Amino acid sequence: MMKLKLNDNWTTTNGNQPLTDSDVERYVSVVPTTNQRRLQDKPFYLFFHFGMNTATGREWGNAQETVEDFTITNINPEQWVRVAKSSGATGIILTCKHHDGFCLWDTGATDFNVMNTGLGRDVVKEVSDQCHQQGMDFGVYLSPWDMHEPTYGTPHYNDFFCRQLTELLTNYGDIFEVWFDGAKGANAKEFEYDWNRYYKIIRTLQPGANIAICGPDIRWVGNEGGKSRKSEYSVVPTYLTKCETIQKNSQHTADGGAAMQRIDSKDEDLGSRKVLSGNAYLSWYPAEVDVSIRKGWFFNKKDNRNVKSARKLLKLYLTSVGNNCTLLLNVPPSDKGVIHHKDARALKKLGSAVADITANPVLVQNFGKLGDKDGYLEFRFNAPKKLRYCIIQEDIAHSQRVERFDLYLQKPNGKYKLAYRGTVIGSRKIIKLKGQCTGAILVIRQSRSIPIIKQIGFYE
Ligand code: FUL
Repeated sequence: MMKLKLNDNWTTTNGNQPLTDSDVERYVSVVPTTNQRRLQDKPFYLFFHFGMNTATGREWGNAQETVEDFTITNINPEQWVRVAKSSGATGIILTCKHHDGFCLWDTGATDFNVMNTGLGRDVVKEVSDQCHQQGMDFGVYLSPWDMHEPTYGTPHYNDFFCRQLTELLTNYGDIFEVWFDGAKGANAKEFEYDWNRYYKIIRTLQPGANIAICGPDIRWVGNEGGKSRKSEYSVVPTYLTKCETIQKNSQHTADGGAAMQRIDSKDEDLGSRKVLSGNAYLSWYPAEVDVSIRKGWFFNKKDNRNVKSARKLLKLYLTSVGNNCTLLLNVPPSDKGVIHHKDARALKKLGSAVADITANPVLVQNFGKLGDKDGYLEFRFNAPKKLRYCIIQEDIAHSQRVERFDLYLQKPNGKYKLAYRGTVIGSRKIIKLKGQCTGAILVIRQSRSIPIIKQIGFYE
C-alpha cells in the first residue's frame, strides 16, 4: 500500500521543472482546428483496402496490370458499410487509387479505371452513397505514388493528380479525411509532389476535411502494427508535419514486415518539455493509428485464419482511442465483393465491447479550469463498485496540459491504492481498472498550466 502524496501536485512542484511564462504561453497556445477537434470527437473509423490487388492477391501492384486483371464481377457496398457501422466506427476511408494506379471511380483522367472492367460500376460512388445513407462519414485514400501512370516523374503528373483529386472531392459528397500515403517503391522515379497545390484544392473543395499523413492535420503514428507511444502528444514540433520527413519514414517495399511494426526509440519522445523547448515552431498534430484486421492490407484468403479477434481489436481500441490517438482500422472487402464473415463477426463483437465500456456509468462529472488549489480531485461512490474503466478527457480547445498524473482507488477497507500512473491525457485517456472500490482520487502531478478537464467518468 502506497502513502498518498496529495501535496505533491502540479500547483506546488510542477514536477520540479517549472516553465517560464513565455514557455507556458507558447505551449498552451497550440490548439486544434475545428476539423481536428471534430475528428478527435469521433476517433474511430475504418479503412477499406480494395482494388486491383484484391483481384490479383497482391499487396502492391507490379506496374504491369491491365483492366482485364480486375476480375471481380460483383460487390455489395451496402454490406460493407453496414458491417463497418456495427463495429462502432463512424467513418470509412476507401482506397480510391492505390500505388498500382487503378482507379475505383469513373475518372476522366485515365482509362485505367473500374468502368472499363467487367464490374463497370463506380465503386467510390456506391460506397460514398452508402456511407451517406447509413450515416457514416466518407473519406478518400489517393496514393500520390502511381506506378502505372506514364506521366509519373514528369511535371504533368501534378496536373494529373490534381485532376483526380478534384474529381473525388467534387462528385462524392462531403469528405471527412483525405489520406496521402508516404509510401513509394525503393526504385520508383524521383518526383517532387506539389503538396501545396494539393492542399489548396482540398481546402477549397472540402473545407471540412482533415489531411492525414502527408498532410498538416493528422500525424501517422509511425508504424502499422497498431502501437502508440507511452506519451502520445498532440503538440509537437512543426517539422514533423513536413512531407519530406514523413516520406522518409514511410514504407519502401510491399511488405514492410517487422520494420513497420516497431517504433524507433529515437522517435519515442515527440513532445515533452525538452523537445518543445528546442523547437521554435510547434503544431497541433494528433496521431492516428492505422492497423489491419488481417496480416495484409488487401484481402487474401490465405489470411482467413489470421483475422484478429474482437478481444485483440478491443485492446487496439484502448491503446489508440484510449491513448490520445484516433484509430483507423483496416477491413479489406474480399474478391467476392463482400466483407468476409470472420471479419464481420469480429467487428460486430468489437462494436458491443466498445459500447460496453461506457454502458454502466457509476459517476460522470464535468469540470473546466481547475482552481489553484485543485491539485487533486476526489470522487466518492455511494456503495462499493466493481469499476472496469475510467475515462479522463482534457478540454483540448485549450491545448493539452497534463503531463503526469496518478489515479488512486479507495478500497472497501478505506485504504488507497495506486491504480494507474499516467502521463499525457489529451483528448481521451481510457484506463482499465479492476477490483472493488468506494472512491477515487486523481492527482495531477505535472501540468503545463492550470489543468482544464472536460470530463472524468467511472464505469462498472
Ligand atoms: C502503406 C502502403 O504501402 C500500404 O499498402 C497500405 O496502403 C498502408 C496503409 O500504407 O504505406
